[in-house]
Amino acid sequence: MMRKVLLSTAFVLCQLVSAAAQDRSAVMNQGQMDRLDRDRNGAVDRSEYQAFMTIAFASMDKNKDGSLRSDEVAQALNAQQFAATDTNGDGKVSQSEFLNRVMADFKAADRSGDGSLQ
Ligand SMILES: [Ca+2]
Ligand SMILES: [Ca+2]
Ligand SMILES: [Ca+2]
Repeated sequence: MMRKVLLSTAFVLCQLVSAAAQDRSAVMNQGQMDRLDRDRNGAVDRSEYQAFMTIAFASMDKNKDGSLRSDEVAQALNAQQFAATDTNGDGKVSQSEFLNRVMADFKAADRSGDGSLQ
């Protein structure tokens, strides 16, 4: 009886571990995970992700006008992704449009719904 309980607990743990591993693989690899995880708790929470993406936005904004044109993000987004991110359709991706998009990606990747990616 005890043995059966232990086995099923181990099975559930394995499932949890593999679900957590899938969490972040949708949006980042292990190297990115290590850079984003500022407090080194093994998980990237919303504020860590947003802080990183705010810096990423600034570094992509080559001409420093506060928005991204398609040529500034050509390596990160294809034309279709750019259009989907530019929600007001003015041909530029503002910081809030960018953060809306990446935080939506974060939410989609956070399958466990606990606000962090392990
Ligand atoms: Ca963390
Ligand atoms: Ca710009
Ligand atoms: Ca726009």
